[in-house]
Amino acid sequence: MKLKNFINGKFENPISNEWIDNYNPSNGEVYGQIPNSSKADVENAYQTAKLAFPSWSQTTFEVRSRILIKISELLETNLQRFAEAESKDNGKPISLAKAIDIPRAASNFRFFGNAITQFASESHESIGQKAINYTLRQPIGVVACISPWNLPLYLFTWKIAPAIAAGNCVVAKPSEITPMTAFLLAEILNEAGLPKGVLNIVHGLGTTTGQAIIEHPEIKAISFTGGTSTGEHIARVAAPMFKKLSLELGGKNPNIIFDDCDYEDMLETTVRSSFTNQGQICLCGSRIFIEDTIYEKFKADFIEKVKKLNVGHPSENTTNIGALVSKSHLEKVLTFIDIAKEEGGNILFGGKKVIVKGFENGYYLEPTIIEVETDNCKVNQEEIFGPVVTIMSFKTEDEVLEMANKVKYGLSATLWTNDLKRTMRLSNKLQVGIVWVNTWMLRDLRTPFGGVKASGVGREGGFEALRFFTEAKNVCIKY
Ligand code: TXE
Repeated sequence: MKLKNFINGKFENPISNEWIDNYNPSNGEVYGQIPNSSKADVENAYQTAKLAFPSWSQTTFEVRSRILIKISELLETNLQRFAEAESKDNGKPISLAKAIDIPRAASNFRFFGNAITQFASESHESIGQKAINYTLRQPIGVVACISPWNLPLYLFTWKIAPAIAAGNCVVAKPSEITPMTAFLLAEILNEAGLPKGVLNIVHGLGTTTGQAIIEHPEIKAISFTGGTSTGEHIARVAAPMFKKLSLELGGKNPNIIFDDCDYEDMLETTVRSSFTNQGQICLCGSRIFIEDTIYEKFKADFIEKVKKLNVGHPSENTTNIGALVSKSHLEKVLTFIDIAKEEGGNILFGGKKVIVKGFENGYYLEPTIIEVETDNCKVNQEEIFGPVVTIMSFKTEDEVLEMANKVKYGLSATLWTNDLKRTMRLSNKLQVGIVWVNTWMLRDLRTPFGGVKASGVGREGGFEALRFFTEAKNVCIKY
């Protein structure tokens, strides 16, 4: 199947007529092709977005809201089809795509469809100066949304929904590794009545298509989720043009477990926070620190639970862990397991490829637990982004806090404890954008989402996203 770009409400072949193979990670076979879009395709997308902007930015928020909610409903109606497509393209279990990815994509549109009706700006009365200041929150114009492969439609729509809700027109690029659901979304946009040109979807490689988008002098804002080195590159390209940037990058998140926690709840959630989506979530708790008093018990129980996870074909309902997203990603993760061995890490479980019967060329890997003696090793410092966690024990709160903060990343942290004062102390001091206490990945779309340090700049979610996708203008009236 040949996917097409979606420009000005129509499906278009790339001008160059060049194509890129799209792989099914569950069997390693090519099952489709996507446009290898060039600068000229991006320019077309930009021009139609620019044409659509004057009208879209003047559309009432009721109309915008209604269209976004309609898109959400159509995604829900097509849940099965989208979940199958996501699972095939990404390798994730279909059960996960059905329970999380697609419902969340629908929620993104519904949430921002509602949020825009409540979005307000401030006014400041300058008493004594006989003046009133008010703030206009105006859409920026044409903006870019660039998303990764791990949660394809979920993250693509997380950017697009607030961008268009706020009145912008968009040039969007999904990951070339998982383009399918973005392509399917385009059909829904027309059915929901989104005017032509408001959202344009261009497929292609990061280094060419993506590069053309970020270099475009008239695209004034970029919302990007992906690897930290790509984020750094985008920041360099965008800086001289003074573009607005929101960068959601990698993570190496601590999962800190104290002996006073609710043990069973912690154990079950820790299995999820380690291996959901094959560990390919920037929020996964890939560094597990356990208080020494329960370390041996945790180690035994954790291994026991992880042993029961089923690695298998994504379409099987019994599968807990599907295929990794690509051959090169599988190889990267395997290299980290070799590094762990060289560094003296103790592979407590997993570490090897899995051959799934009938799908021998798929990219399957065992869930892997590595015991490390020091937090200073590479596997404990660098983002692996696969089903691989490290575990080590700690003695004191100060010691674990220091280790938790001693990485270049700062996205999220999970704390397991029933001690309120300790919760408050650590939540204040952890250098991250999100702290979960006695839970993991509990999301409320109103909350600010993003990281510090090498995990990015800016916040998305709730009104933060609407603020990002608007420019604040102060108007001062003297009376
Ligand atoms: O991400 P990239 P990749 C991490 C993870 C992973 C690594 C690399 O560690 O192993 O990043 O993954 C587009 N101009 N995360 O290579 O390259 C690209 O086409 C404009 C963490 O897939 O950052 C895709 O659409 N765009 C992460 C998007 O950027 C460019 C999720 C992300 O791709 C571009 C994914 C360029 N020059 C990977 N180069 C998370 N934090 O959630 C690439 N792109």
